Amino acid sequence: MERGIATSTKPENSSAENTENTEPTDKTGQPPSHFVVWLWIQARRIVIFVIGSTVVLIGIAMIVLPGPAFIVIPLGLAILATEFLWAKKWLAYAQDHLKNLATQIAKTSTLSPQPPAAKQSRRGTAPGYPRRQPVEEADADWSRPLPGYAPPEFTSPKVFQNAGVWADPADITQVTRKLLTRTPSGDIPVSLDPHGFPLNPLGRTGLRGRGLLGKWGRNQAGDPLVTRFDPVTGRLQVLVIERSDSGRLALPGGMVDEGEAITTTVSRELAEETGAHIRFEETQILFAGVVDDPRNTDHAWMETTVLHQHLTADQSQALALQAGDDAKSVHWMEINPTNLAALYASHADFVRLAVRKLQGHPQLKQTIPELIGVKLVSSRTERD
Ligand code: RP5
Repeated sequence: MERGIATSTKPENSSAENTENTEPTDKTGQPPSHFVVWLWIQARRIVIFVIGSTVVLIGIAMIVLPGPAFIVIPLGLAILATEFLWAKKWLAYAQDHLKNLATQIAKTSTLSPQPPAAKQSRRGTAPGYPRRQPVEEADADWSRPLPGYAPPEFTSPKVFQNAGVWADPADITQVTRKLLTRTPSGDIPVSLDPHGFPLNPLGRTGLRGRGLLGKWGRNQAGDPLVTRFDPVTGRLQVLVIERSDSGRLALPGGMVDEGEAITTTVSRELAEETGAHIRFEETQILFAGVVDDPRNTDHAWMETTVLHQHLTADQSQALALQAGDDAKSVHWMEINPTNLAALYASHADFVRLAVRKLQGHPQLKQTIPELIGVKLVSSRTERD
């Protein structure tokens, strides 16, 4: 009989699955009146609703603020699901989708491994390059029709002369390899235009042809990113060269030779351009993908793999720095926003990734804002 009373007092709309076993009793052990049971159930529902919704709201805030949104939101929904059927459905949905959402947000953060913009690809120039057709950022996406788009074509005579050496044949139909681009989830085929030319993943550049780049599609480079704390000031520095083509400061990287392992390219380029000998076999990849290089065109672009090593004071002082190859000079450049802004191509993005990796290093005395505001202090080794 008591069970019958309790069951009959359950509100019609309640979806609770466990309220039947949690009915209250009064001090004498007798079941309470219908009204008390009803009141108790309602109070419980209100408390669960308030706690669960608060946790969900905190989780939603964590989508943009630091925090594990994909754990906290389901936790809030799980609390709500103890009392509400609709929350159970949302919990199932959230478990499927929130992890993907968190991954997407991580990919588009300011320190994303993908360069955020293609300023140098659309505005940059290099020896022999004609003026690019101006392209607004909003018009860069290939999927957006741009009826007036008829950019000039330029391929350096050097590229034609080296067809079959380090350059592709002029005729794209003779290129038999797969035209790929690197993304955080691996190499994927690039889109082709109606004539079979690969389309730059960074979008329109205002220039057709290959410019100074030998390959149709991606031109693969490797970059050593070497950091240290200045032995005198303790400030964080990165090893850079002054490029002989543009005079811009850059990481001492270069092109991957046919069949060469990336670790070999990175060691070799570092040695050729700076005189420093460092092995990278055990080094994790800091970045791999498209570079916003001023030589990029609609159909030929730079991609790189960046390997980062942080040296101790002794290791860095043992390096016999000597600029060579296409480096005019080699520098330990202090990392700060002014210096970063002057770096070639996407190299500032790569240095920011390295700084993030070094956060928490016991010798890192500077805060991130300090790394963004100090003037250049560099030791310099000129070539000849
Ligand atoms: C950049 O161009 C790469 O990040 C790499 O540093 C460099 C390779 O080109 P070269 O220095 O060989 O001209 O896009």
